[in-house]
Amino acid sequence: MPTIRLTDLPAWRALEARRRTLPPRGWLRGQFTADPGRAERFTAEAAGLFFDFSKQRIDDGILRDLLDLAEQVRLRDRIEAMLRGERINATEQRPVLHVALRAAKGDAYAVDGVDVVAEVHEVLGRMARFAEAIRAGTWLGHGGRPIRTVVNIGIGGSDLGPVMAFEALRHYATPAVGFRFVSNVDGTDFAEAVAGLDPAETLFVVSSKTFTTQETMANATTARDWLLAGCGGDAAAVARHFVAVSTNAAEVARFGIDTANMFGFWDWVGGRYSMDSAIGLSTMIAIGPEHFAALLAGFREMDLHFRDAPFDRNLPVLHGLLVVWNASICLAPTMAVLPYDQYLKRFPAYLQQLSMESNGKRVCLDGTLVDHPTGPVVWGEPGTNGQHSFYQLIHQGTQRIPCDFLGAIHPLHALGRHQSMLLANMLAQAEALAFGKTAEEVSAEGTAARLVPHREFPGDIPSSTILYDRLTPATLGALVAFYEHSVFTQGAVWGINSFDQWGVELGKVLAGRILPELDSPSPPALDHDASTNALIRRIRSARNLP
Ligand code: G6Q
Repeated sequence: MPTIRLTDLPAWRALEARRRTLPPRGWLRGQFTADPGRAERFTAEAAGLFFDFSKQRIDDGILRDLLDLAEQVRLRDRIEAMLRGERINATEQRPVLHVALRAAKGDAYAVDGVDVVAEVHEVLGRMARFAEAIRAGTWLGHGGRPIRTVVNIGIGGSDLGPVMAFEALRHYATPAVGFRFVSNVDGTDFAEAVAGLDPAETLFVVSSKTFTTQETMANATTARDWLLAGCGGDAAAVARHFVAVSTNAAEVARFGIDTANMFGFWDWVGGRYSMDSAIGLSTMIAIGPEHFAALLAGFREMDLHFRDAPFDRNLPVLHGLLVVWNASICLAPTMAVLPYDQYLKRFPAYLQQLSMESNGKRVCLDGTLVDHPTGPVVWGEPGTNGQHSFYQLIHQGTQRIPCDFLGAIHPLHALGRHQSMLLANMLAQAEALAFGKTAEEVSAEGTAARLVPHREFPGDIPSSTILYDRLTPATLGALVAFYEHSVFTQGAVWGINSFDQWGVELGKVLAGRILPELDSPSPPALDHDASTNALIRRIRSARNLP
């Protein structure tokens, strides 16, 4: 039986018809005037997050069609398949069970009949003992001194999560230990990260699921050389200054790290879904096991909400459906994530990977090409800074850019009126985007006629506002799980595999061919395109190579 195309589903067709009837201007103003209950009705709350989506370009009919769409693509079945540990990552034949990383003891998640929750808690226990030893200064370096700086070496999913979490939760971090992160193969990254550090007091956490990633292995090798140079060349120092986080014990041992100092995870954890696995070791050392447990509890609370809440009150489902509406039906190619919380400054970069690596796909699960846009470009910076730079384009440019505003009601640093000023800006931006300013309003302010078009704001730019009480480890866990499950919802609607990343794999092999061509002492036989050949020759010649 031929598969029914998403674009042929009744709900999809209904949504397209509704989009065609939306006027280009003034619609949200009209909706808010005609429907006083809208602001209350288009909200939902769970796990400490209050989600206001009333400024999205939707009405009851559009929302009903979006919820029908979720039914028609059998979203509930997809969620249950994931939670049952089915191999829903079909192209890699893997289960997708990051929810098990935050399961409570006694929760039931299994892969091939093996209780993975017990394994998760065993690793968490080892991480906690290790983290406490570093924090308490009882884990000693080779020269007998405590560790004062932890350097995480990893890239992609093995870096963006740890960096984001450290920045987000640095308010809770121990001052006894410093944290640095190395990801790029550009030697500058390593050189700057270790600048001023004493090898005798430095611990490297080599974080790599595969332990074969070129950049990470290059940085880890350079780190080992740097350590040994600083410790009189005694190879025994590696055991006190290197630990590994990986699924690949054989490669960890081959690198020279004792597997007793390895913290494992599993192939059912995707890199971009791994910040709450052992990949979070640096996070746990920074904030301590108790705060890490609170982070996991926040994740779990959102997981249970996603699993149990009806779709019309389910935050990740609603958010995911709105992304589908904006990206695929209203054809908005990008979306901005704008945290009004300086501690979340790396959150947009984290979400960029989570979303774009997951849903940057053009092929359906059945191998056919999609016939609608899928994952939007995700980008953003913290407010209020962004207001003084790129918001101009959101307000008055030619593209409609849906925005997520994120903000804490209470600050972690209560300084004068700063928090009120911050929140006032956030609310004012969302208001201005939604309602704009008409030519009549601009004229009524006495603006010269020739300036009116320049000072008019079209409005009808959709946004959601996500409010939370204050940024705690639990809030962060809930926020990340909220976006993880939104991304899942989007992928389920689009019928794509959100859990593979062949585009990333391509990058991992391509450079391998050119590397020796750049360095070989004799002229290489180049058979790339003419441009690549010429660039390689130019670099070689500038390096005085034949
Ligand atoms: C994430 C991706 C990718 C991955 C990195 C690092 O989902 O697969 O970003 O995390 O390429 O891979 P390793 O952890 O194997 O070094």
